[in-house]
Amino acid sequence: MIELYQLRWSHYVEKVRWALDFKGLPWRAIDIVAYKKQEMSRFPCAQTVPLIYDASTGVALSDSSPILRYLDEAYPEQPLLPADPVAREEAWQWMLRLDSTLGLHARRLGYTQLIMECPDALPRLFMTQPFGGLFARPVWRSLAAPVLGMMLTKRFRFDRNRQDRIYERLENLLLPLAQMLERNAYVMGEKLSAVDITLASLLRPLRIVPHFSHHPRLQGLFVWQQRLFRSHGRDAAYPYETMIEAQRQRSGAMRGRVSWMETPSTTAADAECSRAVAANDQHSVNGLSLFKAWPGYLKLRWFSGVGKQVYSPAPYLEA
Ligand SMILES: N[C@@H](CCC(=O)N[C@@H](CS)C(=O)NCC(=O)O)C(=O)O
Repeated sequence: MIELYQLRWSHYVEKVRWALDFKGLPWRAIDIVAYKKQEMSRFPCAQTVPLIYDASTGVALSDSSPILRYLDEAYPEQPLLPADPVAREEAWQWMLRLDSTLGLHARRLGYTQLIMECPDALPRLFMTQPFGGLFARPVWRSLAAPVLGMMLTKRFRFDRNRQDRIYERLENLLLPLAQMLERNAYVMGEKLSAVDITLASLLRPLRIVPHFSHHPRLQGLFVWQQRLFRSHGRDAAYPYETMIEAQRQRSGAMRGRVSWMETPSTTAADAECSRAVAANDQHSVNGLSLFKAWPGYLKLRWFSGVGKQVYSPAPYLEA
């Protein structure tokens, strides 16, 4: 039995759940409390989720792509990576690149969208366990939401989305991928690989970011993702998707107009460098830095430069 330490809604965790299911391995999930992580502190590896502990080999490992590679090496049935060494390295580089770009940027913009439109969703994700779930209940969660919003803004620098050109860089990454997947069923080769699992999983937060979910030239990419989710029994919608959807239906509006974007974008594409490990973008937060985060949080919530537009469901959902 493999133990998977998780935050349920994490797109990096979904990569590993999908790989475990694809390989038909027995596993069980252990939900962690994000700001303590006591459940996994006994393991001598980076304290991020996903983290697995394989009782049959004694291996404890974090970081989704190394976990997928470990699973493929330890359990070669239903391979996730190509056997040919050159193709294998190419797949590995794809995975690290997607982890270091799409995974980080989509997380940033997904949380940003929740803060702008539906901050009450944050306590419902992060605070279901402490104090018997008190802060996930109505009224209490309206008190907890700004504190969590500030914490996350500080940790992931959402207030710098514009300066860091996150929307532009993601668009540059996704447009060619969308074009490629109009011609091919998979990113590499003729069957599902760890690269497809990585791309489809890490794309999920962008389903709540209208600039991407409603982008006319990205519909094919979301249709591709939807097809994979259906044929591999992945969740149709995560709780944060359902929560923001309900909020949009109530208000009839969504925040989708990125005022500073140029069409076509003139931002240069990120350089494609060869990597040994995936990058991450977490910054530490302490009491003082949290206190200093409130102007950034308020700006993000009310004056982010991402304007309101009339709510409509994403076109790919009707495809
Ligand atoms: N490159 C890592 C990224 C893992 C990561 O950043 N996980 C987040 C959840 S999405 C985490 O552990 N967050 C806890 C924290 O920020 O302390 C991977 O592929 O697993």
